[in-house]
Amino acid sequence: ERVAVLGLPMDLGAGRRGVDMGPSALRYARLLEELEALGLAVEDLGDVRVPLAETLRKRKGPYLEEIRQAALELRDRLRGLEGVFPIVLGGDHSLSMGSVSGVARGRIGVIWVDAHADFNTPETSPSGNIHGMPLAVLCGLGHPRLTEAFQAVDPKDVVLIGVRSLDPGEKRLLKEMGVRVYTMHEVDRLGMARIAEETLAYLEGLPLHVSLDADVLDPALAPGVGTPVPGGLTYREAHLLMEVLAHSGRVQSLDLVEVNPILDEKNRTAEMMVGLALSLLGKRIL
Ligand code: DIR
Ligand code: MN
Ligand code: MN
Ligand code: MN
Repeated sequence: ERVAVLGLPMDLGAGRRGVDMGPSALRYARLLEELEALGLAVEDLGDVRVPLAETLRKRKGPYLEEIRQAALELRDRLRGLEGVFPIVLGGDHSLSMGSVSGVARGRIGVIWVDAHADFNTPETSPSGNIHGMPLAVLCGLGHPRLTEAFQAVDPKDVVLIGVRSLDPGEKRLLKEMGVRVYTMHEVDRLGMARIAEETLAYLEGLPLHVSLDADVLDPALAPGVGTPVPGGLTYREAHLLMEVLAHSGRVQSLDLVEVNPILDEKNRTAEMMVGLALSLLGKRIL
């Protein structure tokens, strides 16, 4: 199997600086070398160009047009790929507007693994940060400049896993749109094995995209994130999810996002994310 790695060093959608260094941190954590050691043919396509916040005249976000442009470039780069498994390195989660719309060739199932739902609109968002909105945009909700470019999935084809921080308007929208949500409550009650199997059954027959936000992990394991929330996935819960999804053979693309090396301890968060990518791409214990 062939894998293509593409970075998007953007922090314009986040409330704190530093996730623009995520692609470097993930490469430094030996993503490419470890994928090759699995026997995969890996090509690094470099980074999509994103303006630095310092070069933009306005000093405060939400930088909607700049984020739109970067996500459009990502979308179009991915549309040009054929017969490879793309791994997109972030960067803040707003890039997933571009990754999901870029990999969707018709109907697609999206597995969004995140402490948050990223299902805000400009009306419901308390922060105004665009990285809290990409899943809503993909489902057709939000700013028209974004939805017209990136709407790509049916909300019924989305599964959220690991959620534990929702804004009030976001909760309402998730229910209205019929998004399937496995919060940490369900992770505790049902266990990750059952959640992974249910997710595969629910999205039966669809090619799958996994969007992995580093903040889904417990902050004790992955402190290098801008919006840590206590009570996250354990090491084994996260790996088990990736292993079961890998076993299905249906995952066709992956985002690794929200890694913030300046908030990290050494490079632990990127190393965790690289390990999870390896499990998703077929690394087995035995
Ligand atoms: C919050 C935080 N719900 C917001 N979202 C984050 O700003 O909309 N998403 N951090 O990753
Ligand atoms: Mn997110
Ligand atoms: Mn998050
Ligand atoms: Mn976040």
